[in-house]
Amino acid sequence: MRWPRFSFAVVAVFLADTGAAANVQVKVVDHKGEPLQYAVIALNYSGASGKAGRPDRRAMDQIDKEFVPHVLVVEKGTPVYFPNKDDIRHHVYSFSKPKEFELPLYKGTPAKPVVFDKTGEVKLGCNIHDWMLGYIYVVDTPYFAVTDASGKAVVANVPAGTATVTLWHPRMNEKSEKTDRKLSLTVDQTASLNYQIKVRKEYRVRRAPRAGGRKY
Ligand SMILES: [Cu+2]
Repeated sequence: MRWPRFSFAVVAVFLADTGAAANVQVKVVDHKGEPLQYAVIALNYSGASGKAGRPDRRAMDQIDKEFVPHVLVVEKGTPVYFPNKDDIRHHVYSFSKPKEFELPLYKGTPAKPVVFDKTGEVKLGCNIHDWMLGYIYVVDTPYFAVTDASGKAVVANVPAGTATVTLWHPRMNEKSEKTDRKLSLTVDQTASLNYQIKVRKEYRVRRAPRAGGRKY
């Protein structure tokens, strides 16, 4: 693994030399003021500075008959593997426009990754387990983060300059919410953004309750 280490060192030196990194911290709440987990914040820069090279491969696991993580953000062009860590078979699919695909009944990890080459929301399901629900959100920038249970996220080490900040959440209505913001970042600045958005109630197929298990 000599080569990846070397390229990481080059990036670190570059940032230290220019001091150009800024940070953006966000807090996202719903219409009742409750913290919203799984909101995706992305910074889009015009020009080449906002594009990474070839994105690394990523994984959307299936663990205990759930997609893990619930929301995975990837840069356009990212190959995503779907490792099944359960001892039963899953049948993963999506009918979403940015990527329609199907991984027929399998155990282990299908050899070929799925490449997500269009931006937008890809909703995942499993033919066998109706309650399984996950999302892959495809962005055209390397600068993004997902909010945690406290509704907070930090996009760290972003370039100074003007960025368009976009927000997405699996349960928001993208047509009625106007969340895009322009943000001018100076060197070493930490900007704070607060959002309050309306979200739909979560609709999920109920999972059969298990003794001592999580309830759905
Ligand atoms: Cu399944």
